[in-house]
Amino acid sequence: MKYLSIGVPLVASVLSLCVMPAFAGTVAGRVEVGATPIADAVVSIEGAPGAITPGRAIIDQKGKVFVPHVTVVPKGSKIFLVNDDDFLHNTYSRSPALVFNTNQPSQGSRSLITANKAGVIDMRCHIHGQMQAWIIVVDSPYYGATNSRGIFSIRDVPAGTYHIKVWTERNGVLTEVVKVPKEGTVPVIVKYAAK
Ligand SMILES: [Cu+2]
Repeated sequence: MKYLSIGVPLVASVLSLCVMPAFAGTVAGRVEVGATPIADAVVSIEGAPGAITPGRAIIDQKGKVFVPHVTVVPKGSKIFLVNDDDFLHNTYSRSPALVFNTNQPSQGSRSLITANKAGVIDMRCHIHGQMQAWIIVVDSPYYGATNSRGIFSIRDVPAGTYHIKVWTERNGVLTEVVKVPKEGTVPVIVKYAAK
């Protein structure tokens, strides 16, 4: 166990288990707090060689909720913010990774933002205080997010020793070391201590 202090104090460990024959250079595993799997945790492999290909994402404003709640994109990606409600919304962020403020007056209104800087964007709506979403911008071509069972899989990572970085909404960020084999899968369990 290690004590990490990144944002909030955490007790966390990454346990490398065994190597199973599977896809070459795959980092796969689970993110948990205590024994509970964490959905929508963002996992990235930092420092591995490879070109980042910017992508596109859409975040809807629907029923006074941002959908999806968590979005992960590589640096340089474009994100469309779309109003699906028939009334005024706003989107803004004061996060250092991207500052913006735009109104979405009516159904079908859309705004385009470009996430050029890695980091965490805390997006909100000035009209509806309860509306909130996260955009995680990663500086890596190798990233993923956990499903409802807390499971992630990142394929085609070049062999080497890197940092694996995990972000979760309620438990903060942790970084650990992962050794990616020349072939096969390295299973990883990222474990946050229960608070
Ligand atoms: Cu709103």
